[in-house]
Amino acid sequence: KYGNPTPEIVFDAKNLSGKPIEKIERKIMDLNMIFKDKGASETMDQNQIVYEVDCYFPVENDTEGGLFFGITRIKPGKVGDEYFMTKGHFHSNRDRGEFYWGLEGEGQLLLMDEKRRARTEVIKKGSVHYIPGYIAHRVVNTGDTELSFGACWPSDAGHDYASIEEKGFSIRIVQKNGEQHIIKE
Ligand code: PAN
Ligand code: ZN
Repeated sequence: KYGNPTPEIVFDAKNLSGKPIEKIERKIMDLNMIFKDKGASETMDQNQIVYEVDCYFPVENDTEGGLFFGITRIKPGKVGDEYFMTKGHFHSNRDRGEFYWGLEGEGQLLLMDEKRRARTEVIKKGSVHYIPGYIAHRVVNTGDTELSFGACWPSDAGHDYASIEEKGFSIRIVQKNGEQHIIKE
């Protein structure tokens, strides 16, 4: 009646640990399509890890009313002049929202609606970000240390990566003369 007890799962900026944790790794070879400078990404070590996600899925994928929990760690680095970042996605069920919160490091959360209007929020230790439904989201590590953040999203949100792979975001974050700049596509 009261569901299953939460197994012992603990998190910090470096880890999510406990028994039923799933780990996802994204390497340069998985992300060639998202960076602007294709020439630069092709010359890099294709096995280099860009980010890792540790996830806790207490219910089956697509369960209505359930929640998922994850910790994402993005390495510091760039492809050409563009900072390492997540693939980014809309939720397949467009109206599903999400929370992100910063744990360590510093970066930018890119938010874009279906009309491609985009804005950014600074993500850093202690910051809380409510991502409404219908908004694509991507995190960019603009610092020179690992950027770690937590996420909690509905188990029936789903991930639509294809829209972003095809059209990208309407803004990118690049480094020029040692400083971060937002460029419009
Ligand atoms: C997050 C993301 C995670 C990795 O848990 O899935 O940060 O980013 P990509 O999924 O864009 O590669 C989330 O937004 N879940 O919905
Ligand atoms: Zn999401």
